Formats: sequence, C-alpha cells, structure tokens
Amino acid sequence: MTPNPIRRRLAALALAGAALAAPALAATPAGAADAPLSGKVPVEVGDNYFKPIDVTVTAGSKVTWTNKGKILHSVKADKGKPFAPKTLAVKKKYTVTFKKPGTYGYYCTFHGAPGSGQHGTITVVAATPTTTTTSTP
Ligand SMILES: [Cu+2]
Repeated sequence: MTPNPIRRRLAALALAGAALAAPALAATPAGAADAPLSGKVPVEVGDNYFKPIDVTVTAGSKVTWTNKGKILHSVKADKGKPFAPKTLAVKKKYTVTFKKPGTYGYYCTFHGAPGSGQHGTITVVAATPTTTTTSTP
C-alpha cells in the first residue's frame, strides 16, 4: 500500500493553519486588557497590595475582595462613600455592586492612603455592549 497523498496534504494544511492562527492569538491580549469585566469580578487582597490594582468593570458588576494574605486589611474609598468601608480578616470576602459609572479609588486603612501604599482603583463604565473587537468565528 502506498501512503494516501490526500491525507498527507490535509496534515500539511492543518500544520499551516496552526501556524497562521498563532499570530492572531498573540494579537488579542492588547485589546483584551482594556476590555471591561462584568458579572462577578474578583480582586485579591494580599499583604499590602490589591491585585489587580486597577480593574475596569461594567455598571452592575459585583466586585469581590478576598483577603488572601496573612494579616488584617481593609477596603475604603478614597473619598465620599460610593461603598461602605470594610475591614477584612484573613480569608474574609467583601462584595460591592458598582452601579454608577465612575472611577473609584480605594485603599487599605492599615497599609495605604488615598492614592498611595496599598491602593487600588475600580473603574466603572456604562454597561452598553461595545464589543466591536470580537474576532471572526
Ligand atoms: Cu492592608
């Protein structure tokens, strides 16, 4: 039996396809980084940091801070009261639903201050569907 030439050709095409797909995948993170998150959005509270530091969500999203560190932390808005301040013991969670678009800086009262130290930002954008960057199926 001789090897099936059509099979060979298909295999070659599959390899070529994989090679072509690679640059497309590499190109996506640049745009995806700025895309707002929605639904349930986790933020890690570590020992003297928030991760990610800056989060962009759509209005109506729930942001949940979880203290994954070994010491006590807190979450308090830089100014005003867009949400109630909260002290977070180890392993505790705190969820806030952000309804109004805006930029909300917050900090840990033990290890930060407005705009510095253990500090983070939640940016809330209107929930209108602006997914124009969706790639072809
Ligand atoms: Cu802290």
